[in-house]
Amino acid sequence: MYLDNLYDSFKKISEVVRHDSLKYINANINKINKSNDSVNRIDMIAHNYIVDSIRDLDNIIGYISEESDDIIYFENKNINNINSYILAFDPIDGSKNLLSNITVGTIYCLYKFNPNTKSIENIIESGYCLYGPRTILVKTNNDTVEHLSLNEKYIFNKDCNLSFENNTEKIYCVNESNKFSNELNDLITFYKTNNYNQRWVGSMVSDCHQILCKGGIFMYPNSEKYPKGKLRLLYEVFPFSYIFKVAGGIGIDNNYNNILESHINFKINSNNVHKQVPIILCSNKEYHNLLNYFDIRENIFC
Ligand code: FDP
Repeated sequence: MYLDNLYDSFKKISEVVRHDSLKYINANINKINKSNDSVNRIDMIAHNYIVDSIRDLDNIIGYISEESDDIIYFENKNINNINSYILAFDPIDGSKNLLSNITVGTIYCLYKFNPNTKSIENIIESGYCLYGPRTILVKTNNDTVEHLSLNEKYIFNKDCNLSFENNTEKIYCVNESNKFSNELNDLITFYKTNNYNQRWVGSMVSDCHQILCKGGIFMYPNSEKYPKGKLRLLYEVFPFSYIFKVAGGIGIDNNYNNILESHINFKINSNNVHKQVPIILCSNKEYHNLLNYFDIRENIFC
């Protein structure tokens, strides 16, 4: 499936983020979305660009956006079980950072979808566009993760593939101002005492991009403030877990299990479109470090 129209919509969003008046794009439009965030004009501008870009793609029968209450189906589409897809996306991830001119991005995930059972059958492609010092598109392409940057001719030019193979930096990325369980506090102490460096931007796209480029571990676990986790399953957690998997890493849930294993046949309904879950994303090497750490911890406490 060609998503060139979608990538073109990222160019338009990048243009607006860079050049439109800050007052205009950051204006609150008196709307609260299903995640209880107030919606700014830029969120809706980005949402509309993306929806328009996929509307005419035959097999994409609908979409899920952070800014729509429910799954939306396009009218007049030929819905058949064999060839139906939906796109889930967060138009502007980390939008609270925009006022301070800190990098934000768009996250997307293309799902093979069964319209009869309303369930996800597979992930076809996922990626994100970063609107930072450069506009960067990172996307899966079968078994590679491609890193492209927008050049002066307004073309996404491929720079390299991203893989955890050579990424050795020890970074842990978590918002430590949240209150976690003792188990998680101990894990964070483990990173501190083993010379990991803490980095926290506060936009998932930027934080995860950093881990993909350098190595380490990203966590948004459940906490006192977010007992069920904060990040949204369908347009933040699954897409990043898929990107990490293709790059040689993993996304894990609360019980340290592979979170992608729950995506097959995940049934979408009005109550779980914006489901929030705890998530840890890291390289396979960091995952083994984490499991070793828990083995040792268990032996000490048993
Ligand atoms: P934001 O609230 O700015 O929309 O999508 C949610 C998200 O950003 C993520 O991008 C980011 O990782 C996280 O929330 C930041 O949460 P904190 O408020 O805990 O920093």
